[in-house]
Amino acid sequence: MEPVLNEQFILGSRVEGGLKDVALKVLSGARILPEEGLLLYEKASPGFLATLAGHVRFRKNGNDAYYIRNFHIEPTNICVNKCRFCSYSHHFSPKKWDLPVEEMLDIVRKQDETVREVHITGAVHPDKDLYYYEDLFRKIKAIRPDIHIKALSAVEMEYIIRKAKVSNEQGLKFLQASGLDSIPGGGAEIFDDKIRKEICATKASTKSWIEIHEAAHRLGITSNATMLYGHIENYGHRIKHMTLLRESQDRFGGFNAFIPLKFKNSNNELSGIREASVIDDMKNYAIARIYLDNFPHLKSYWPMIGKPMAQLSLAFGVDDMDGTINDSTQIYSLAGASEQNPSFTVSEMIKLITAAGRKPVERDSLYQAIGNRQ
Ligand code: V47
Ligand code: SF4
Repeated sequence: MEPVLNEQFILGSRVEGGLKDVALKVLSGARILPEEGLLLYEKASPGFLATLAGHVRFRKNGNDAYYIRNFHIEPTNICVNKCRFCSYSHHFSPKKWDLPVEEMLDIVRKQDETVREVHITGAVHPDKDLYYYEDLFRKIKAIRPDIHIKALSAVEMEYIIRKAKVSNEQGLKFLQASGLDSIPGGGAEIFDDKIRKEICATKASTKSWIEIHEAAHRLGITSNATMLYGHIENYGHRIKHMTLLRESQDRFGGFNAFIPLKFKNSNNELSGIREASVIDDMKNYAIARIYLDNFPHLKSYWPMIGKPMAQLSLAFGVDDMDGTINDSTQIYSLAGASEQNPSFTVSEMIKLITAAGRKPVERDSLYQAIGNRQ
């Protein structure tokens, strides 16, 4: 059902004038300004944001809520960087691994034929290079030519491309030829030099992250974008982050989904910081949906926030639940997420989406509906 939102409804509501103006702007399909985004963070109630984001979500995706049959491979957690929020790398995790290629191929062989996407991301291992991943992608495609390879965050990309002394275009083309289909959204954190210096001083800069994604978009490789929130940043930083993404999307249009990632505080150097509240999580989804008017999809990542919160996020602008995952990621369980062995069956996913009043739609990696099968 379409959210009840029209000019009269807004004008008759009790919200303050500034917020009414923003709502009328959103209703007319106009883009809101950074200061208006900030006003939403500072003044808008969760109910107001849910209604407005629901309107935008409906305009873009109707009542559909997407999911995909996917799994992750995390090749290694040995990392040249030491990001202070990270519980996954060998610096803070009780486990240390560097999977042999054969072991990763066995993970691929184990998947049933309905699984359509592998998400490959890990740490920035000092010994891995462009040729290592080229070989891995080729071997995966030899086993499953139909599988979509979404791999290597811009941070991992930057390291191996720089090491190979080639341009971003050359490096990406080389990987594309070996089977890379799209790029995940990791490594973005917060696009602000001062914050990056505090939380992830040595990893790829804002500029490099955006350059790699834009080079990919020019080659027809689509990607996602994340934002790590709820640590030392403020609302202004979040707006700046989304403004840079919105501008980039205006240039090349290659982003599929925006994925807010809630900072989890177990077992890392920022453990003293209290995690964001559920209200802040939901407001953040809604504002992202309203602000990023040129992003087709907004994803809530359930291994991070848990299934009940992901279900709730469907009322705050989210249209994408990521996928089944099949207990194949440890990034969030190591950071203290409630989902210690993240796995979703398709029937459970369908039930959860339906109970939220939305239509479950199985998708491929490029958001084409593929018809529901149980
Ligand atoms: O860049 C690391 C984040 C990201 C913590 O593209 C943390 O579909 C919270 O990018 N608390 C990697 N977050 C994961 C990622 C991703 C996830 C799901 C889907 C997609 C996609 C991409 O995980 C890192 C960092 O921002 N992260 N540690 C932590 N303690
Ligand atoms: Fe390494 Fe990524 Fe963890 Fe940073 S967030 S330490 S780059 S694995």
